[in-house]
Amino acid sequence: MTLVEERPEAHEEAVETIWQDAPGLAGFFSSVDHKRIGMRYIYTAFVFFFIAGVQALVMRAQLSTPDADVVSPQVYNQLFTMHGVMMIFLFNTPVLAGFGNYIVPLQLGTRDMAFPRLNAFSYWIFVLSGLFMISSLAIGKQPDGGWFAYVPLTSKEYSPGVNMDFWGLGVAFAGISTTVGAVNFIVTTFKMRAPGMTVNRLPMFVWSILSMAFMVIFAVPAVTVASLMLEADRLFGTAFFNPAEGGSPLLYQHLFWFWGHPEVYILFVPATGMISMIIPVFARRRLAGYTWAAASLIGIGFISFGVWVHHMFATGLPALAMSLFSAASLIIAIPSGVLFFCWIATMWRGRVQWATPMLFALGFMLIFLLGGITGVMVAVLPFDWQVHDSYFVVAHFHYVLNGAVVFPIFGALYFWLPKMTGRMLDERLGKASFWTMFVGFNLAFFPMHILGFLGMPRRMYTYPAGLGWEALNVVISIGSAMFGLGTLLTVAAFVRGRRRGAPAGANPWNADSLEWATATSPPPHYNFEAIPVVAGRHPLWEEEAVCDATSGDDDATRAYGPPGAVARETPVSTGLDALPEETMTIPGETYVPFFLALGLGVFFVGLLVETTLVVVVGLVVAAAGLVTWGWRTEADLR
Ligand code: HEM
Ligand SMILES: [Cu+2]
Repeated sequence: MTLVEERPEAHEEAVETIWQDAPGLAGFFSSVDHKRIGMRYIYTAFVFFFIAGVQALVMRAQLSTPDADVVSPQVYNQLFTMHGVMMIFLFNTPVLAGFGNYIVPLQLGTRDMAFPRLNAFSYWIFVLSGLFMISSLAIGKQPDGGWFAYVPLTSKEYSPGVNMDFWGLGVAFAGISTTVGAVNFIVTTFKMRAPGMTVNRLPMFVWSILSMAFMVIFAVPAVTVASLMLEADRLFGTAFFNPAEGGSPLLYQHLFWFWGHPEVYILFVPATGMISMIIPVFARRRLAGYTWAAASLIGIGFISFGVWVHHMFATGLPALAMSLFSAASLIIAIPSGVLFFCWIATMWRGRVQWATPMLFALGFMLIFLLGGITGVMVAVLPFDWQVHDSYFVVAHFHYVLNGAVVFPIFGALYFWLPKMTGRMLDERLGKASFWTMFVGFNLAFFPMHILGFLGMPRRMYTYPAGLGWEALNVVISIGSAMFGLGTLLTVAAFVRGRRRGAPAGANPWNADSLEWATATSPPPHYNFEAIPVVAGRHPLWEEEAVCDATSGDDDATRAYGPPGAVARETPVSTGLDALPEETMTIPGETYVPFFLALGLGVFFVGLLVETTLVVVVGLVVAAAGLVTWGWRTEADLR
């Protein structure tokens, strides 16, 4: 492989046309471009975020005064259940996948994901499963058994009607998307790296997505099985969870939390990956303790599978077993602490610039510190028994899920949207948004700790006056509204940025990783005309500048240079050292992933309405989709 200074300009137009999606709706349904898919993931997830946010504000309106009558108890049950379900399944999980989709191939220096069609498929499953679940809102029959849907409450006997079926079927449906997405991230990370991007040079965000993807692969099957067994009980009268016929409700809890706890880290780990990209850029300093930080991300992935029983401390399991899980839950604080020290050490000697992404990073650190401490507290058995099912727990998990995941996501919007849209977001509105969110957040969620100690149970639609809870509840509701307003200010910063934001240029933050090495913002369809050659952990900060690879005449390197972009090809590398291995053709537009997802959607709707014909139609469409997808012609094989 040789290096060149100048790149041949001749092919420019040819390249553009070969990568261009069909215009309009046709391109919308058939695109396999990871950047389009990534953006769509982010936009779609934010729609769900705002719906779930409005639901939260309705709950807070109901709870702001004693004996309020804003919603009925039945509706309150639906609100907290769907708010939790949407935030976790339809906002946090997919929005992180969206960032992963957009950013990971760019950071690795490649032209797309390893399986572009699978990528489109996982997006369509996400949207359709989201529509599936949210249609329950449209018909006024949202799930109402809590976001973890414990049996026996959610059995047919105590939850008749379709409400909980939207949950059971929707969760299994959505799980397909997360799982295939994870496979795609893992293969992309190992096989699609630019020359020089050895494993010990992977950007932290890639490490975090890799750790997340492995957790997904091992955790999601458990919740899929739990929800499908629940549905089997509900629809077909099996008795997996019915003790009267030898089933076990505890089994349900084990299956659910075997996914449920790792899920917290499935969300948290990519968020720390974002923070680990943002802090070095604004501290103008390499990340301190890179190896320790990467090892911590992987370590968290492993330990997260050994702690699920801390959600079941009140179920009367044997004391020895519970002590082990308590200990494991304490130990997981160690890798999180290591990450924390890496960030502090990076900022310590750096000259920190307080741009909006960095403000969100700082806010995240403060909030996560408290969320982590209360996490350690509830990992201790006697303490947990005191605060179980109280507002203390609601405070704790919002500090983690809303604070330690949503703040990094907002920081990432300000950091990466300029690359994705070509325009800077409005900094003044951005800072206003941060402060409103930060103050609102703490007003909303800090008092919940105290309410928990005062005995206010979670999932209560109202409370009588005179218990000493009134003042705090007013503060919480005001804080919640303020937080909501803060998020809208970010929407304003985005809209203003798109209209008259400064052009971003290729690398507005003077950042280090390869997504900023693309010629323009947004990057061209093919990402890199020539694949970059990487000489260090922070390619754009190394003394040796990033340079362009040139195509060789063998199968392994022919896509390195501009000819690869013209042929819609990208190189495939060896797993650890990123040496050239072979060349992959990036598939063109196709409707097949959409139809396969649609078929599966019809299948789940059929189960929901318990109509065999619809089930069969769905299966036929899905099978046709699968066969078309797998069909190889002579031309393909050549
Ligand atoms: C505007 C910000 C938010 C507010 C004001 C808010 C408020 C609330 C309220 C009032 C409840 C019901 C508490 C109860 O009755 O027990 C709740 C539950 C919940 N929230 Fe949030 N929340 C917000 C953001 C989030 C985010 C970002 C997430 C996660 C990503 C989240 C996840 C949950 C979960 C999992 C539940 C538990 C649902 C259940 O008990 O089944 N929330 N939230
Ligand atoms: Cu947990």
